[in-house]
Amino acid sequence: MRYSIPVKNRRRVLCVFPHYTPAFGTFNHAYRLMKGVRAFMPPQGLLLIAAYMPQEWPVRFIDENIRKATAADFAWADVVLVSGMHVQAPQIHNIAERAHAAGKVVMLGGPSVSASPEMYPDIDYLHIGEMGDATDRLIACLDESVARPREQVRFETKDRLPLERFPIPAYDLIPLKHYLILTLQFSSGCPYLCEFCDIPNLYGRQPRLKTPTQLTAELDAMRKQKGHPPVVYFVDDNFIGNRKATKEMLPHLLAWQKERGYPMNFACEATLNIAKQPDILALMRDCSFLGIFVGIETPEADALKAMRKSQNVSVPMLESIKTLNDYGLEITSGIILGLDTDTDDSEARLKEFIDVSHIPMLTINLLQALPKTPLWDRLQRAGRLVDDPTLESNVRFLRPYDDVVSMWRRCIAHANDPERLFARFQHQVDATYVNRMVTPARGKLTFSNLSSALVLALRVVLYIGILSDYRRPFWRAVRYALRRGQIDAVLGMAFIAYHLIRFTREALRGEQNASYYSTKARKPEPAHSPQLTALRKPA
Ligand code: B12
Ligand code: SF4
Repeated sequence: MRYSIPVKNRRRVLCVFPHYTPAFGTFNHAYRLMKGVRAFMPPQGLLLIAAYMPQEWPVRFIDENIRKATAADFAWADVVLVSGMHVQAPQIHNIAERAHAAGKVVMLGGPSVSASPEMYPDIDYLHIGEMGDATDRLIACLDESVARPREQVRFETKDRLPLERFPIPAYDLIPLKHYLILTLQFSSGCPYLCEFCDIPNLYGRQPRLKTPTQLTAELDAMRKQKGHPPVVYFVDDNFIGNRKATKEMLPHLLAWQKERGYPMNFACEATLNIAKQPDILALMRDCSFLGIFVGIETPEADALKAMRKSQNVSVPMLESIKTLNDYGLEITSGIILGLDTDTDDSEARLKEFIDVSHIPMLTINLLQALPKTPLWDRLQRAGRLVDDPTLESNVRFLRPYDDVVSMWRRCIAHANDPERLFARFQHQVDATYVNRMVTPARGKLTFSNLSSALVLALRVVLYIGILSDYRRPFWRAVRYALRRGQIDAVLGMAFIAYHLIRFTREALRGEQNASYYSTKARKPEPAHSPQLTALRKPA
């Protein structure tokens, strides 16, 4: 479906998605292990906007994670559309600069500008909020003129387009084979009000939904492209934002999988209280969901209450983790350090939690206050927001800044120490992987999947099994997994570990950011504590 209101003029639309800043969660180091992979996930938001452009308007889509937009691309365009998160702000400004140098008008939408329009004085048109009346006005305005306006113009969505009227994102405009995983959106919004999170403000508290038919049509659209990855990530902030709807949707997904011989595996993000939904978990297992990102944030119950995330403590945490593992779901956990509730014991508690939960991958970040959050308002009132680009966070922590950053370093070093990391993966073999559905091979037996797996296996053996300094714990975990027939798991753990270990070593050398929400420029720092040296060797 394309936008149906008639337009008078023909406009050439260039969509440019900015490069990601490397982070624990972008897996950028591990791309070299995969055949043809150059980027993490297709950007849903801008792909939707591309699909929403009038039928008569040619659209070119460039994800700068795959290739840079060239002078010829900008010369071709009448208008340049950009999207992105706060962490991508420098790249957004850079795209605007190149477009302006080519004399083209620039429009920016997406989560960053929607929360902080004041960050973008250099952009001609700002689109604030989700797709809706503002998008229609933007199109009408472009139809009138593609000259740069004298002053910045802002369009703000008041009426959101219902998700069931969303077009199929323009997957046909991007080479899906270059992505690690595919993306799919079922819902938008989250009913909770965690203090640090801007989702309720940006996307609303009442989750809005697509129909199951839309989802399966999108999956079919992605499957049309040869060489697409066989994994799909639900980008919903909370997969169980509306539990009833999720429960009703999953049987459709299951029917789709069955009809096609299970061509896909799935992953999603959800609140930990999904552990209280055995019906949903059983359906997820049947549909072949393998992974789930959970914002655990901290193992400390008082801290969770203080950040208004009590939903994480409604069932004892370790019990919930075990329940998810019992359904074959490997957990990835977000963790925040630098909370007001942190004490001298927090570091030890977190390390203990990492060890006993056996969660292999944790994205451990420093607290950063995002605009449009209750946290931002509280810290602003208390005069605790800092705007110092040399710091890792915009929060004035209650504990000394250096202590907090050192704690972060010690925690990531602990979590991603190769011995511990592979031991946790090894634990997952019996705790999680053996509990997964054994799906028929038919749907995934494609030349592309087989050759990708072969290339990955060869490169894993070379880069990790032979060349790395952590090959011992690696082979130990591999032998264990293979004895239980978990070949896929071996490749998965190798892939993740390769990125985590390399990224951690960079971070400990001071080359990476501790919050990933901020846009602090990185430069190596010489000061290291001696106990971290072991992790700082290049892979
Ligand atoms: C999937 C996801 C990721 C993925 C990939 C993102 C991608 N390919 O786009 C990965 C894992 C890489 C990721 C990483 C991070 N993410 Co993220 N991510 C998401 C998530 C869950 C879904 C994104 C999505 O597809 N949404 C669905 C689409 C349809 O929504 P949308 O992009 O907003 O688009 C709509 C409108 O904004 C608008 N629109 C969008 N673009 C444009 C452009 C134009 C021209 C127009 C007119 C309109 C328009 O139209 C769309 C339809 O309504 C969002 C949460 C969310 N609800 O969006 C967080 C979110 C975007 N991520 C966030 C953050 C903070 C991060 C990290 C910094 C986390 C971390 N600590 O490491 C990292 C940074 C990555 C990096 N280093 O660069 C924040 C961003 C905050 C902000 N306001 O900028 C969000 C909002 C979640 C949150 N509150 O914590 N993320
Ligand atoms: S549950 Fe997740 S998405 Fe919802 S408000 Fe809390 S942190 Fe944000």
